[in-house]
Amino acid sequence: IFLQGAHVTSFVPKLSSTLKSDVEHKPVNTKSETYNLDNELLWLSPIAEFRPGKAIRGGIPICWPWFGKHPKNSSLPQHGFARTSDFTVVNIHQDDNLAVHIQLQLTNDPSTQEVWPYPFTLTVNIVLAESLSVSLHTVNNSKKPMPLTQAIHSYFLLDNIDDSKLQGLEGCSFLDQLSDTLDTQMPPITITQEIDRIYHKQNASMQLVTNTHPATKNKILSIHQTNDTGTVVWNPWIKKSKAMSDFPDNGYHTMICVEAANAPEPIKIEADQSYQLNQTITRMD
Ligand code: TA6
Repeated sequence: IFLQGAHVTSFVPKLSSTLKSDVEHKPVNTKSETYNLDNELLWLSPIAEFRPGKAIRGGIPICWPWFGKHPKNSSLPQHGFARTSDFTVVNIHQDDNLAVHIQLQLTNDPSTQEVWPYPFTLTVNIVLAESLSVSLHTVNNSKKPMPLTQAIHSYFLLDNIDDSKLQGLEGCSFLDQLSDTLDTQMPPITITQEIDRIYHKQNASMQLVTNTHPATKNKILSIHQTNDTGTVVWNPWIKKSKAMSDFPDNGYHTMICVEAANAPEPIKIEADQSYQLNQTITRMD
């Protein structure tokens, strides 16, 4: 689990070792190689850059307090500042059921006030048990309503994009961000080209099925969201994969982003009120 900018590096290797102890990790570090770890559920670019100010390509980036371009100033970083900020680790513990709980927090400072004039507390709660749950809890500590767009920008690892489909959004209208047009999803989503859509669904429940060949065992992920007003589905496909320096040229083959979002329309958090966006991932096979 790589959460953008969170000071949990000391913890992640421990968690990773727990997660990966039964999986041989094949190191890859060139733009052309791919990797496929059967027990991994999240995709992380083998050439992701881990440096201040750079969003990590993969895992679960936190897009907050705006999704996409800043509503008033497009020169500001895409997807807000949370994913490149240093969070404070408020609490890490394992409960009696061996579930791991991680609580990370970000509060306003002079740099955020410049681009986001609202005193706030953003708490990211992660629970790792039979499922992986991630929630973004925003408290508006200002005396005025806060317009917020956000996303839990999860990158999922696929055996092969050609043998994968996302079920649960059939019949849903969506905004195609590539053409800025509205359309409606009919069959389950399969990916044969670049896709960048925001589906208009609240409390979406989906199944990400990979390896749909009858001959081989399917990997099935349940993705359940609450307080979402949109689900973003993104795959950069060939041209965009090549255009990103931190993304393998053939990376599109083994990843898809399915994001719990409040976008493109902002939600409004009243003064001194809070809002929580949630995504839970469960392996079903
Ligand atoms: O996931 C949807 C999206 O907004 C795409 O348009 C694409 O830009 C993606 O996020 C990744 O954005 P990033 O700023 O991380 O390169």
